[in-house]
Amino acid sequence: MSITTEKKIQWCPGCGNFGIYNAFKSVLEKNIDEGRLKKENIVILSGIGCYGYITNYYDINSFHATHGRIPPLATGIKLANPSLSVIAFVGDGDAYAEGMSHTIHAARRNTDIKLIVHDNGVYGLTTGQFTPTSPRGFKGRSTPFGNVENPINPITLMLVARATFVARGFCGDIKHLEYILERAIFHKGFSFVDILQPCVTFNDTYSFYRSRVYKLEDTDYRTDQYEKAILKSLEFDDRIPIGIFYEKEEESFEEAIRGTHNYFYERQVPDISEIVREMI
Ligand SMILES: Cc1ncc(C[n+]2csc(CCOP(=O)(O)OP(=O)(O)O)c2C)c(N)n1
Ligand code: SF4
Ligand SMILES: [Mg+2]
Repeated sequence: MSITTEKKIQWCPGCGNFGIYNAFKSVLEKNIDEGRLKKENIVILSGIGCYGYITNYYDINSFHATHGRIPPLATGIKLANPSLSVIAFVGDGDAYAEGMSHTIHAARRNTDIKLIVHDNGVYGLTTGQFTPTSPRGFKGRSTPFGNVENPINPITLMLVARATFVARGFCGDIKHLEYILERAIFHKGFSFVDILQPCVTFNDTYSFYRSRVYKLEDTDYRTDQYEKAILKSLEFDDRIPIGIFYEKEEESFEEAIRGTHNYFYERQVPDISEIVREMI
């Protein structure tokens, strides 16, 4: 079954978003065809940015919402209907600048949503300003003399925030990205995938990443060792690991809420005013 729309794709030719688009399309089509996912039970979201167009290109229930505010919206959808697979696309500007606190709180709550970050190290849509993952020295529209700020390390950050699935992909390796996205989608709890995504117009990092990335799966690395995952996440220089850094199954936010607030869930069509009156 094809899950794509007829809409003309508007990204620049060669944009790294194409790799993410193709990998996600393959994963969804395969799992829908093989009966592991139901199309009607999937909701995808995106915020404002070049990457945000992605929801237009899939024929899936979708929200194109506010820049920086995707995790709360995704959380609300999952809380209201826990049977849905809620998959959120976000940009690096979106997730790590304006929306940074939402990203951290969704991770620490173990909200059962999937956060897929198109990390191109730049504000693409607004034409090339630096983001929290732009390297020092990056020259762009707002940093003509070079960025003087230290970049964040999203993998370390998410591990410390207690995300229960933490991975890094590279859009130049679509097969490997498919493997990561599939594992992320079927993980119960908060899945975080940072995808190295060159922006050929404002931050072309293809050759930089191609010469450095290597797969954790090709080494004897294990994904169940928290402290070692933190140490591994610090490696980002001549060699850049891609793959799953850490995965662990724990009670999700929605399960915890259901456990403590079952009172609300038992009512099929809750009359909120009646419930509030009873509580006070
Ligand atoms: C609430 C809000 N804040 C800021 C903006 C302006 N804005 C639009 S796109 C964008 C940057 C997008 O960068 P990123 O999230 O990295 O996505 P990319 O364009 O690189 O894919 C910003 C700051 C906005 N539209 N809404
Ligand atoms: S500006 Fe960059 S991120 Fe945006 S579509 Fe073009 S190449 Fe892609
Ligand atoms: Mg960006």
